[in-house]
Amino acid sequence: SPKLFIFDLDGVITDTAEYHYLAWKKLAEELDVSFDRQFNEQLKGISRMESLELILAKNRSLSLSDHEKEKLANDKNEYYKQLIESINGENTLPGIEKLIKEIKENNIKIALGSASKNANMVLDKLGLTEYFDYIVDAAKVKKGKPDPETFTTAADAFSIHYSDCIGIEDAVAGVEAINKASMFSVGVGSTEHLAEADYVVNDTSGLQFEELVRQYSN
Ligand code: B16
Ligand code: MG
Repeated sequence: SPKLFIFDLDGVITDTAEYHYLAWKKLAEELDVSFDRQFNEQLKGISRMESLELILAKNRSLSLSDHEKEKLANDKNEYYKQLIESINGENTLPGIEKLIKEIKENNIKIALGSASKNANMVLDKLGLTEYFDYIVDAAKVKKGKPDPETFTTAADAFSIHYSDCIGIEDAVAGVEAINKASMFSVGVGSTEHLAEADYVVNDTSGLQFEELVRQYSN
């Protein structure tokens, strides 16, 4: 059976994806750059600065200094923090707390592998921090998703073999990162979108502990 579960945060544990979307949309409007949900899909799992670069690339006439980019990324983060101000345990996605408890009861370790620098704050607001044996510090990861570093960092913290890990992700870049780490990848979303995942569920309520272990063992 697996020795470590590594959870993505945004889109798996809670739907902060919506707040990231709204915060980027506000910034894009200020910059007069077109922005919609379809484009936003590309930003899932990607770091703040990389997301900004993708948005700025839509308007080639905008050439900004590093300092200006830092300011814009910071503005987006302030909008985001305002939006997540009032989240609480009710914002944990369906089935997640049950799954986490079952993993614990089976003495399997749990780590968080999020690209978000706000991850600690979000987990705290959801009341889930106590369940996590390790939280990857996004600020220390050199190569973000789709590079496997986020996931291998979590396994390395326990010296657990990558093949003994299950990673759960909602983003294409995240699934790619798990696969590159040679871990078992679970995708949350459409099979079409997450075709590369070893196992896909439509939404988080489909994440059943026994089934995940069975799929992993096959
Ligand atoms: P922050 P995840 C990712 O979280 C989000 O999916 C992505 O949209 C966001 O840009 C990234 O975190 C960085 O977040 O601006 O809070 O540092 O899906 O890896 O949990
Ligand atoms: Mg995600």
